[in-house]
Amino acid sequence: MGGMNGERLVLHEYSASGNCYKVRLTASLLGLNLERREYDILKGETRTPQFLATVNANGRIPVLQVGERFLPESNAACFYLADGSALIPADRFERADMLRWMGFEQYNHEPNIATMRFWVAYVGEANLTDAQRDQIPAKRIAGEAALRLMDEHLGDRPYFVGNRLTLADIALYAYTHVAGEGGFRLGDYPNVEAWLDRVAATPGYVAMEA
Ligand SMILES: N[C@@H](CCC(=O)N[C@@H](CS)C(=O)NCC(=O)O)C(=O)O
Repeated sequence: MGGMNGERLVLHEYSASGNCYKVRLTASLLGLNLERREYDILKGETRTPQFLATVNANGRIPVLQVGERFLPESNAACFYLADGSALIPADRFERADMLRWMGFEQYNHEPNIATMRFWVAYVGEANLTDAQRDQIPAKRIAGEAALRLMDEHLGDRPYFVGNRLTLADIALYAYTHVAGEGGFRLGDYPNVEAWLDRVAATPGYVAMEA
């Protein structure tokens, strides 16, 4: 069981997390098996001294364990699994362009769309701190801007980079397809909706478990 070199692959995760889903989706599209270890982030299980000392000093999941080594950050984990596969373009410019969209996902998309989903659907608006509640309008505007940019980009191409599915699509798919849970209206972005259907129709696709 595990990766191409026979090493043991363990995903340290919280199943409802889109960041963790990216890694599961990548593995599934590649036909790789992952062992899974669940942590309840709502109970602070990624903040224990043992987790910080052994799994991720940054106190977050996902973390991909490869043998005895630990690789935090969803996009790094996806890159490790997909290295050498068709999910990473062979063309040098396209490979860098893929990283561009994965950077966009982490800076412009996830902090707004994923955070809104977490606050609204998991923490509950009534349980937010005043500081968090104050950030909602700005996160909503920034999330809409990210979706608009994606919709424009997908206006004349099937996937984010080149003509095939890459890690850029996987990274962006994870929280976009559940953006409605954070109050975003995906119906306003028809090119994004068509792309979501395209990704979901990929052989080896696995649905999120949340
Ligand atoms: N940039 C990181 C973000 C990881 C992250 O924010 N993980 C969240 C769940 S999606 C987490 O572990 N939260 C628990 C905590 O911060 O205590 C990645 O892409 O993996």
